[in-house]
Amino acid sequence: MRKKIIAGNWKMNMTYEEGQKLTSEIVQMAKDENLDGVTLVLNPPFPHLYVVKKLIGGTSNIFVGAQNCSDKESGAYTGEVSAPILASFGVDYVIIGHSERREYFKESNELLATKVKQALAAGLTPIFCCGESLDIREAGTHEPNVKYQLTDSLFDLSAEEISKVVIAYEPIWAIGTGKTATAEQAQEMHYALRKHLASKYGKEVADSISILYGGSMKPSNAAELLSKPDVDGGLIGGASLKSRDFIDIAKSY
Ligand code: 3PY
Repeated sequence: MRKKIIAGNWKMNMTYEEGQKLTSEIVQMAKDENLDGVTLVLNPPFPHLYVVKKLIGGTSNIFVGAQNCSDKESGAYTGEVSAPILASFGVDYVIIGHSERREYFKESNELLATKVKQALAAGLTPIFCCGESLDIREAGTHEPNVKYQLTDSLFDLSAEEISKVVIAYEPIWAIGTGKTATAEQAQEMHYALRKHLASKYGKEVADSISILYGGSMKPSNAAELLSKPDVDGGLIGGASLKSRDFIDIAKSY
């Protein structure tokens, strides 16, 4: 059975008070509304991590994740945050290779491969993002393009290591645009990625890896996307900033 994961990517939003309020509401709603079968991950900006972790307390199905980590383990890298530092603060997950980081911070597949290794070595679960631009989608080369992102950043991992990675397929044309991939488009890509993983690591390993969909997932489209056999959850942008919406997405399973 693959883990069902609904992860909220807060991006660069939420002040201290707003973050506390949002987290407390999510924790309360998750308790009251019986979300036991779903793993929730809150990915706030760095300064929130420790407090969010404290607010989650012992709630067994809610975890905290960062939005990025350094490719270095430690040292003189001003402004960077390493995977071991995150782990020491009780962080569980880390998003790696979000398209905004690939685009605005020029993060390459090679760099992301190193970040994934750093995360795994520190005991964090990487949520590795992949996805194609609109040009690539329109040219019809989206499948080989996204498979290549996996090959280039993940296929040096052992079977044991890749089994600990969560993958998030986020078509770039559906991020922050209000456009969503149809459930069929999402399923088609998730199926292709799972087959690609199986070609390298075998079916058993591929079948154990959760592949999330990201890109304008919201309460109105979540149920259809999440009903697809290879869609194991969502990485949620804007809708993760509203407790009601975030929980409603998780309840769409
Ligand atoms: C979005 O849905 O906009 C995202 O980028 C989620 O990571």
